[in-house]
Amino acid sequence: GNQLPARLFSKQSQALIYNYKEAAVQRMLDFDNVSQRDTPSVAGLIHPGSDGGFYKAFFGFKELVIPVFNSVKEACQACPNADVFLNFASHRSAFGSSVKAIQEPTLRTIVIIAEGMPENEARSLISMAKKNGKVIIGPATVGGIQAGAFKIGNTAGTIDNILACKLYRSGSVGFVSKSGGLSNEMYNVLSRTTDGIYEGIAIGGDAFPGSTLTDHVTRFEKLPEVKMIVILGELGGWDEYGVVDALKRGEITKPVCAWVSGTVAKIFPTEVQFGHAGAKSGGESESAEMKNKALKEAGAIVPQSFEDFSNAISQTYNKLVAAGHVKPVEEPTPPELPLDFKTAVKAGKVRKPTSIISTICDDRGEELTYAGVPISTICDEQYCVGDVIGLLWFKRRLPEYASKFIEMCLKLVADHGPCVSGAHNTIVAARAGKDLVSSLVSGLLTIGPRFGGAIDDSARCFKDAHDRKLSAEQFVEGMKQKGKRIPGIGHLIKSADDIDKRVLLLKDYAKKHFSSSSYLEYALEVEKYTLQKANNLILNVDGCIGVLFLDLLHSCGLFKKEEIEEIVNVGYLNGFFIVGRSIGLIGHALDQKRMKQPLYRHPWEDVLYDTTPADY
Ligand code: Q5B
Repeated sequence: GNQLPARLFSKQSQALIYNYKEAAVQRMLDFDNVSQRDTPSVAGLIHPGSDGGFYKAFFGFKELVIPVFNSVKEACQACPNADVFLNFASHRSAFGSSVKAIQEPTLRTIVIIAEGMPENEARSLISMAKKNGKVIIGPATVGGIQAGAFKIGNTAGTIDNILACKLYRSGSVGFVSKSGGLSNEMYNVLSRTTDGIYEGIAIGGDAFPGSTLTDHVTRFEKLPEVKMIVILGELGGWDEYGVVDALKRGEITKPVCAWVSGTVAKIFPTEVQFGHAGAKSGGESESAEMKNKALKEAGAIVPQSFEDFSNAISQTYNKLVAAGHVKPVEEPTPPELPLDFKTAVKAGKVRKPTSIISTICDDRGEELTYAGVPISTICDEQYCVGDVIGLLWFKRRLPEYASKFIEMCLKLVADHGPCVSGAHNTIVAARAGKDLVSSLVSGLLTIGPRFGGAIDDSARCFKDAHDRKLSAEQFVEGMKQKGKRIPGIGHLIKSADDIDKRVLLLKDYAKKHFSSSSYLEYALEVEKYTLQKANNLILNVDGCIGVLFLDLLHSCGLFKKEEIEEIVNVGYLNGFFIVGRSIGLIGHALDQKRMKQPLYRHPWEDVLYDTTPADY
């Protein structure tokens, strides 16, 4: 004796989904779309232990923002319209979460998907649900569906299956099954043999289902839209006898087509456990034969075999149509559901211009590659950092002397003490309590035309003057007339009397390894001229790297003229100072943190205050 309400779902029903599965959420919303629901059937998601937030899914063409809650209570308070609780928790935690759901006044139907829930837990949930007037579907179920109105989770599978079985609109069959898998097959059979289902429920295969075949058959009897009832039972248990009794008592007046599967069990000599926990061949009365026989005797239409089941259903349905009990349904055209982008791409059905082009690195395959060279090769063949820069910046393997020259530049510019602009800023930022990245970029942001970032401009200017065959005097005076300083010339502390050793080392290396040094020679001519003006107007470290790179690019034989122009115009070369000096700046930041240096404040006495009062 059970008092389940006849109507569990409607086109307005909404669910809260516990431990949500992304695919199930999207499938529910896709069903909503083809069923032309106005509101989404998913009201909220519950992700215990989360910070809440929102989850995005598609509702037709539009994206829907679904709130995520971290407790059942919170979700129920925020979504009082949701009366279905769809519990995707594992068998370990499904009991606790279902108890919470049963206690919530706004929830009516609790669907438990988990397989393997201990029987004592299932029984205790059933008794709690009865006391609280709640309906449980499951455990170990895929759920159920009211055609064209509301679908639980993954019931009826993919959207293609839903369309094929016309589950987007209401039919007149009430279907109940123990098995979720077979119910999909039956939706298909019913769509071909009848006008389709009004509602289909899989009660789950456990020995103690929260609601029984009999419960749902009794509900179907009360629903006016349901004109015939189809039952797919299973060997094991006595649930089908509940239907038998109800038929015998005359409580079920609508035609019932039934089949209890598992007739094959009789060929096994001993008790056999089939897929479901409740599907044991057990005693005689639990056998499929006995149950089929009893159902038939009680007045159900029971075929000879499962293969005949569809004929029995079709004949029953046709009789109802002939008697005028079923009116042919108007076939709506379900709105077309857009293909998910990933699916469409996979199927080769769409093309879309890419937003980004990348030509240096590929991380998609089994192994990361830099300009086509796998990282294992880079390690096995002991590529140096200069080689890696060659691959990622210049997109080619540079000759050894060139890669070593790059490394030499990085090493020589790695640091130049705490007083230079970059290091100073990094130190001040680190002492203000900033993190490593902030301290580093605070220093990096000072790199520019006056400090460290004059390499590209010096390469541009010296290239132009050299290629136009200007004399040193023409070049220097020409720049002066334009009111411009020559990038790469001059230093605040180094001079002809206190030479910059870095510049010396670079020049020596180039003389030894480069086959041409025409740009360096030109720059040294310019230096000779500027040194006549002041002895700190030396070819500085930026200028030296700039002109030596021009010599390297022109003499290594790997770059076309246009490529060299491009390298200089795009501005690759400041990158050497940026990468190299990052090493030192990180060192300065760590140094300050290691010494726990306090907040820096510049001393007053080091500032000339010359403030003129404003007119007011
Ligand atoms: N005059 C570097 O100036 C400095 C002239 C010039 C023609 C020039 C200056 C400059 C170009 C930018 C450049 C990279 C600001 C430097 C680096 C990394 C570092 C840093 C470190 C590290 C120095 C005095 C007279 C004036 C000026 C004339 C000066 N520079 N004429 N072309 N380039 N260079 N930057 O000494 O007639 O009296 O009006 O802007 O290449 O950043 O260690 O510190 O590793 O961290 O302050 O090495 O040269 O010169 O302004 O007193 O000028 O010389 O027109 O002539 P100074 P000022 P006049 S390497």
